[in-house]
Amino acid sequence: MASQNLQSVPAELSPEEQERERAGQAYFDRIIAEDSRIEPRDWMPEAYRRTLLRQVSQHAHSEIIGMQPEANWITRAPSLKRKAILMAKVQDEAGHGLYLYSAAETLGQSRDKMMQDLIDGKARYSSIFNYPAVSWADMGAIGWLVDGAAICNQVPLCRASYGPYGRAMVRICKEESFHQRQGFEILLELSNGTPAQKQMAQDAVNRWYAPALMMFGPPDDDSPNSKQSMAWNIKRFSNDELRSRFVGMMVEQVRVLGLTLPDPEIRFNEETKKWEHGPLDWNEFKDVLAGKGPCNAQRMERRRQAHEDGAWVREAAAAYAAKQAEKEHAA
Ligand code: FAQ
Repeated sequence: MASQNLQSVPAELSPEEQERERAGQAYFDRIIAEDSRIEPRDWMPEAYRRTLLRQVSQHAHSEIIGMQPEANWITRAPSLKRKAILMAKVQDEAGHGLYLYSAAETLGQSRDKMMQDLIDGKARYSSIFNYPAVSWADMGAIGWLVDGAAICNQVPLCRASYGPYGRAMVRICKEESFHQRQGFEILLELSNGTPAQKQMAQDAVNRWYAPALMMFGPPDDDSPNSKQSMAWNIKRFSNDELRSRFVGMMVEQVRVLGLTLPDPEIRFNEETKKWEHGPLDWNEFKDVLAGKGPCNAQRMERRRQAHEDGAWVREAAAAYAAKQAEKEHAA
């Protein structure tokens, strides 16, 4: 494994610097081989730092953009209790974004720059948040399927080799479990309601099933980052492996809901001992990533507007911090 991490030491460095690079690489290789943790001040290969920054900042952006489809339903939730629960969930997503931006900042990039990259359309966020939430039942399907997929993908990330990311994921996963339960419960109640309510729940599951499966990323053969990320103990399982595990989880749970998954080709392969699903429309996935999904423009427009609307808060916080620093300096 260590040999995959080797980088050549740049010749333009002084002999002392070259020595430091070699020692840093040897330390990094040992930590990875021991399945231990890299911390912010440790030496790390530039490509490892960039890969993490990409994944963690994308993850943070997903949490922030991911607030939108559900926030849109807070005022329309069917009872005070449902409003309170949904509001708490959306606030949790904001918190996840903040832990993740903090973890990404330890890799040497400011939160302002990350946010600017998102606003300028230079950074990605999860494909799933470019789909519309058209009925109350979609709150159930998002909680059950989207948070369910997020948990399946993120529990292994609690063991990611980069300390700040892994530690952030522990708390995030605990909160995601609550989110999934609340989604499941919304669907269960609708499924046990009138025939029209049950149909609403089924329609929502039909809408969110395939996009949720695509959250795990492209098929392994088409996933340029997986191999190296797995060699570095960032990702622990491939995209297809996690997708298959997720299908297996959902097959069990959908029975309890009294609903069905819109995929007649789901089966357990006795030979490989893996769950298999029907074909997914990867052209649709590529379109969504290229900004051509049903809600990409709307999501970005809202984020830009929220950023502009929040300018006075950032200015006030900066002015307050400057005043405090001045006071401390004077004391
Ligand atoms: N959407 O080589 P791979 C949540 C990109 S949080 C958009 O396989 P990698 C909680 C990928 O970036 C959901 N882009 O890449 C919640 C790469 O492009 P790049 C977010 C995607 O990184 C619930 C290219 O395709 N979760 O739901 C997607 O090894 C409810 C090639 O792909 C995370 O971010 C996609 N689905 O694997 C919040 C988890 N998939 O960057 C609110 C952490 C792939 O080279 C409400 N991230 N791409 O230009 C990961 O586990 C990984 O980054 C993957 C992608 C698995 C997403």
